[in-house]
Amino acid sequence: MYTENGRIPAATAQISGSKEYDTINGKADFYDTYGGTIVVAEVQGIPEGLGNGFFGFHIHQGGACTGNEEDAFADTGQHYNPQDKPHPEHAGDLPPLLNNKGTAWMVVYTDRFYPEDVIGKTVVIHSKPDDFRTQPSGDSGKKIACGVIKERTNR
Ligand SMILES: [Cu+2]
Repeated sequence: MYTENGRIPAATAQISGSKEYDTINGKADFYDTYGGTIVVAEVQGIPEGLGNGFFGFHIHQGGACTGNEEDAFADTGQHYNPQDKPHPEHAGDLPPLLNNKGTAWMVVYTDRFYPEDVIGKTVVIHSKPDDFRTQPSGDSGKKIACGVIKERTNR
């Protein structure tokens, strides 16, 4: 497991797939870093049928991985966007995940938020790549996996 200079992440989200994509599991760690956050995402069990492509990955403002028949994670709401900017300038916009036969691993630095800003919000994985143009969320398709971002208290 990757650790940022041996430190423990300030926040973590355990990621699970929706009922339709229940093999997906993983986590996202948020490390407090000078000027922002290092996000480390590890995801396994992405079903073969979805292909070895890119999957939209964002922080959404809602605080629960619940939804309805049509949208399993509808309650995650819109992208985390405290400054009311267009996509892909939302604070919660991140690079898509790259799927490698079911596994994705990514590390990215962002200065758009600190870990404490996103505690209680959600990370969402989508079925399609983010096109970084279409409003409001990059035409990234269905929400296939989700995790609530929780503070790590054992620091
Ligand atoms: Cu999203």
